[in-house]
Amino acid sequence: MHGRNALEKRIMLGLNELRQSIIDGNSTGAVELTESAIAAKIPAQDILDKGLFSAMDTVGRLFNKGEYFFPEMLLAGAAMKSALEQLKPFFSKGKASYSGRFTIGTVQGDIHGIGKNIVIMMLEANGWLVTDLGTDVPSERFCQAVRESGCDILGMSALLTLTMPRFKEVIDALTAAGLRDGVKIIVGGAPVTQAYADQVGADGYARDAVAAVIKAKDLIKAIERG
Ligand code: B1M
Repeated sequence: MHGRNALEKRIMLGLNELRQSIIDGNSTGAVELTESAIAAKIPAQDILDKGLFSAMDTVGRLFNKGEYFFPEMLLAGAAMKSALEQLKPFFSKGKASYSGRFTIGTVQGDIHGIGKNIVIMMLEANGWLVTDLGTDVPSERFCQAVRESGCDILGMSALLTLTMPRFKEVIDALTAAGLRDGVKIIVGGAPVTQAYADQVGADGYARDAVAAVIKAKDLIKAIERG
C-alpha cells in the first residue's frame, strides 16, 4: 500500500512538471516529460487530462488575469502541440474499416486549432476517415469540401465568442448551395453550448473530443435508419 502511494505521488509530481513545462511554453521540456510519462506507463488519457488540458486551463486563467499575453499563449500552444505529437500513436489506432467520413475545420477568423486536432485524434482512433481543413476556414471552403469530399459529417470548431456566428454563416451557405440535406453538422469549442448549436441549426453539439465521437456515431446511426 505504502509503495503504491509513493508511486502515485511520483506520477502526480511528473504530471505537474509536465503541466508546468507547457504553462512555461517550454516545448523541449514538454516533449521530454511526456516521453517520461509514457515510459512510466501513465495512461495516455491521464497525461492528456491531468497534464496537457489542465495546463491550458491555467494558461487561459493567466491570460484572463492579465498575467499572460498573446506571445505566452502562443508558446504554451506550441508546447502543447509538441507534447500531443508524442501521444498521437496512443489515440491513432484506427480500425481497418472506417466508421464514416468526417470533414472538420475551425471557422474563419479563428486560429485556435489544438482542440480541433484532439477531436481529429479521437475520431481517427475510432475509425473515422477525417479530412482536416485547418483553421481560419472561410464558408466557401467548407462548402467546397462538403461538395467534393462526400463527407457524412461536417464538424466546425470555434474558440472565440466573436467567431461562433460563423457556424450559421456556413450552414446558410450550405443551404443556399443545396448541400445542407446531404450532410450532418456537429459544432463545438469552449464557448459553444447545446442551446447555441440548436439556435444555428446544427445537428449536434459536443462538449469535448470524446463526446464528438459519440455524437458522430449517433448521427451515422440516424443516417442509416434513414
Ligand atoms: Co486564445 N483565447 N486567443 N489563443 N486561447 C482563448 C480561447 C480564451 C478563452 C482565453 C481567455 O480569455 N481565457 C479567449 C477567448 C475568449 C472568448 O472569446 N470567449 C482567447 C482569446 C481572447 C484570444 C485572442 C483574441 C487573444 C488576442 O489576440 N488578444 C487571440 C485570437 C486569435 C484568433 O483566433 N483570431 C488568441 C490567440 C491564441 C493563440 C494563437 C495564442 C493560441 C492558440 C494556438 C493554437 O491553437 N495553435 C491561444 C490559446 C492557446 C488559447 C487558450 C489558452 C487554450 C486553447 C486550447 O488550446 N485549449 C484558451 C483558453 C482556454 O481555453 N483555457 C484561449 C485546449 C483545448 C484542448 O481545448 O480548444 O476548448 P479546446 O477544445 C476542446 C473542446 O472545446 C472541444 O473538444 C476539445 C478537446 O476536448 N472542441 C470540440 C473543440 N472543437 C470542437 C469541435 C467539435 C466538438 C468538440 O465538433 C466539431
